[in-house]
Parts: sequence; C-alpha cells; structure tokens
Amino acid sequence: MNPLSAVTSAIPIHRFDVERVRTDFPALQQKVHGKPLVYLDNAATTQKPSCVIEALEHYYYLDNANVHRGVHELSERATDAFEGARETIRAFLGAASVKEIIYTSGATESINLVAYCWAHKNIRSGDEILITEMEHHSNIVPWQLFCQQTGAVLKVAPINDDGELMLEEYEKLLTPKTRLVGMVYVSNALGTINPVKQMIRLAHDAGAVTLVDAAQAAPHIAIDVKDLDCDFLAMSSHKIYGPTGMGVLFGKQALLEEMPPFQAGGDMIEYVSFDKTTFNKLPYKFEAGTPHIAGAIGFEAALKYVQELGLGVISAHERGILQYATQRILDIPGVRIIGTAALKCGVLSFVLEGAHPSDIGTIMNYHGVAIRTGHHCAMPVMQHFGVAGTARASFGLYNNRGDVDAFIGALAKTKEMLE
Ligand code: 7TS
Repeated sequence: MNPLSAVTSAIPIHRFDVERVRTDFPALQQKVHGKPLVYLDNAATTQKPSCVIEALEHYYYLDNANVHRGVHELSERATDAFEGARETIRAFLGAASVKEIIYTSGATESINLVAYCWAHKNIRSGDEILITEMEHHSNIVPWQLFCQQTGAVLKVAPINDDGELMLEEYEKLLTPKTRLVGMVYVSNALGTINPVKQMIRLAHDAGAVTLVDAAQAAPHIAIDVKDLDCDFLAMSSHKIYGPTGMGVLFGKQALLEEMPPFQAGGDMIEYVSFDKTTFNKLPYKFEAGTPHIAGAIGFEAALKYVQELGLGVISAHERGILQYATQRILDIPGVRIIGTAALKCGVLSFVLEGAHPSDIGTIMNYHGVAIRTGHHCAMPVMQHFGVAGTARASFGLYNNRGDVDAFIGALAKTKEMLE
C-alpha cells in the first residue's frame, strides 16, 4: 500500500513553478554571510509566504479584538475570521465537523491534551500504550510521564536499520491490554512515511484508540482523517508555512464529548457558580482563555496557500528534490544516510565520517546554508543508529535543485575543511 497514492491521484494538471513560488517567500530573498540563503531546515519550521504575513498584519492593523465576547464590529470580524479558519482547517483535514477541531499551541500541546484528558480517564494501571521507536520526544515523554503517574506500561514497536517500522513486531505488540497507539506519520529524524492507515486498522482490531502525530506529514501528504479513521491527530501550523504557537488537535466527536476539559478558565465554561460549573460545548470546552486569534488566521492563510498550489504537485516536486539530493550526497565519500526507508519524504539525515554534526552545521552556515544538527528531539532514533546526532537537510515546497547544488557544494567544502 502506498500512502502517497491518495495524493498522486489528486495531482492537478497545472505545473508547479518553483521559481515563481519562491518569490512568495520574502525571507528566502536574503543573503546570509554574503551568500544567498539556502533554507533547508523546514522540518524545524518553514518560512512564511507573503499572504500569511499579510493576513497577520491585516488582523492586527484592522480587526484586532477578542473573540466570542464582544458585540462590536471588530469583535465580530475577529470572531468570524477565527471561526472561519476553523472551518478551513476542518476541510483541509476532512473532518466531519468543526466540533472536532480543537485549537492548540501546536502538535506538542495536542498530544499532551490527549494524555491529560483522554488517557487519564480511560487508561488504568497495567494497561498498555504502544508507540514507535521513531517518535519525536513530544510523542514519547507525555506517555512516559503518564505511565509513571498511573502504572500503565509503555511499549515500543521497533524499527529496522533502514528506519522503517517493523510492522510484524508492531502487530505482535498489540494486545487486548493496548488502550492507545501513538504513531508518527512522518519521522522528523528519518523522513520515513509510516503506513498509518494500516497501523490504525490493526490498532482498532485490537480495540485500541489511535493518535497520529502529523506534524511532519501535513506539509507533504494530503490528510483525510475520515479515510485514515484515526481517533486523534496532532498538527502544527508553523511546519506548514503558518505562524508559530498555533496548531490543532483533531478528535472524533464521540471521544471528545466524553473527555473532561483540559485547562480551565474563560471561554471553556457554560455556567459558573461557586456550587457548580458546567462546561461549554465542543470545541470550546478545550479552549480556555483568549486564544491565538492571529495564529488561527495566519494558519488558515497558509492552508489556503498550500491548497491553491495543490498538495499533489507539492509532494511530487519535493519527492524529486529529495531524490536528487539523495543521489548527489552519495557522491561525497564518507557520507552515511540515516534513514533509507523505501517511502520517505522531506528529510535527508546524514553523518559524515570524522566530522561532528554540529561542526558541519556551523560551517555550512557560513556558506549561507541552514540545516539542523543534533538529535532532532528523537534521541531513541539516534540510539538505534549508534550516533549522537545527525546533520539534517529538510525540504519544503520552495526548495529547488539550485538549493541542493549549493548544499552539496557547501558540504564538500566543509568536508575539506574538517579533514
Ligand atoms: N512531532 C514531530 C514529528 C515533530 O517533528 C515535531 C517538531 C513535533 C511533533 C513538535 O511540534 P511542535 O510544533 O509542537 O514543536 N519537530 C522539530 C524538528 O524536527 N526540529 O525542530 C522541531
């Protein structure tokens, strides 16, 4: 099964003009250390197109007001924009209702919300939570803390030396005690695309609830939560060309209805007295306090931008760039790619014999090339491959072959310097 089949079949006929697309991103037009910026740290965060920056500006210049509480013009405009953004996000994810779209500060908070609200109500001592060896720390540590607090047991499905999930082992680890399965859709450290649809089906067969960490998948793969049939899905805005501090949790309505609130305060209540407080309806029950209004508006602008280009053509373009970079990097002696899964997107992680990743990153920076080095908040992946860290080039929709050439050129010079 190819998880990309859904997007490739949806490829619109128009061509993807990367050179035109690059002009939409002001930050890409600058020089760093006298060299044109080559931005290859997209898995950490993406640059923002002008339409996103303008949407934020528009809100703060003209519409700034609090939402859901004012009867005045600005508050109505802000509320309409904020709730309109929720509808755009709903459509982007293919969710049935806006009640299933909870605003959060990002994927991390979305996962923690599931741990605090769903897991604490539904998982007991001795029950099991299954995750994979390639999770980001934000889908490991909340479960470790939860298990420490409750006596639940954390199980880990292993990966092979290509950085692919060992599906048979995963299946064996699903038992009648498994209550929740947390799975990363695309690994930020390896680029591996997991067969999440199949993993979800297997988890459901075992009676478990599923949580997909789609932080890295959303910018590259069209997501349809109904088709995946996931119970929860976490996503960050800033990884898909939107503002930081913004994200969503998708949750199936029936599960969300049964969950207690997350944080408590304004907006999440229906009625408050010192005797009894009742809670607001979905999705507001999970959204205490003044939200990141501008963040939602910018997030919407980013999703519309991506949708206009088409995720099908974006992912086809990025696949070409990743393939080209993978071929070219292997020309450099001493390079070992970490993460050679058959299905990959977005990420090229590597180590260079005799060179510390952070030295590579530091020297590349002087060539105007931005990459990330270190453990990428996926230390267990580093432990699997016996490395302290890697250097990672991660690609976005605006990267072109020229970026790859500059990256490879800078890497070759870096290698010479470090020898
Ligand atoms: N899940 C995955 C797979 C991620 O890659 C990240 C961030 C997160 C969750 C957390 O997202 P946040 O928006 O809540 O912070 N990954 C990275 C990275 O690879 N480099 O910097 C952050």
